[in-house]
Amino acid sequence: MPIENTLSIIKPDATKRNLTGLINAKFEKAGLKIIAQKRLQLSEDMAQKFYEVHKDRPFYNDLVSFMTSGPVVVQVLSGNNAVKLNRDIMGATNPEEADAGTIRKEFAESIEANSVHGSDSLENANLEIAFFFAAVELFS
Ligand code: IDP
Ligand code: MG
Repeated sequence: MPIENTLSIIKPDATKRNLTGLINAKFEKAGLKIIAQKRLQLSEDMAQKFYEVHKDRPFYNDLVSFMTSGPVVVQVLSGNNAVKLNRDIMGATNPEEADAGTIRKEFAESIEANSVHGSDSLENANLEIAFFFAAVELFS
């Protein structure tokens, strides 16, 4: 299986509740390696750009407010099939539809405050990693 890198974000609802370690334990237990990581406060401009694909959706403005409401942890996860594996560990967008044992089932507060972001394709993973990290910041 191919080694891939994917972008993960621990969202403000989770950093506020001190869940960074519990969430990352699930990634590490599944074999994903954290090869880059930083905690930061997103500006409104960064959040708008990051979620630009959703700019016409009714929840866009709320989503930008939520993502700037506290610190986030942005990180690069690496491993076999990392893009899909990360999405599987995260669970469905709506925690009510997420499988047992997934991060969103266990920790999400709502469909918006759903604790984690994960890239949805290898192409988007590369774009999203470049949005936050310089190539020299990735451990290889
Ligand atoms: P994903 O995070 O599972 O890939 P997307 O459809 O890409 O889901 O949506 C991006 C983010 O926008 C979600 O993780 C969630 O925080 C928020 N979101 C998605 N759908 C809704 C909604 O119907 N109401 C409020 N927020 C939503
Ligand atoms: Mg998405």
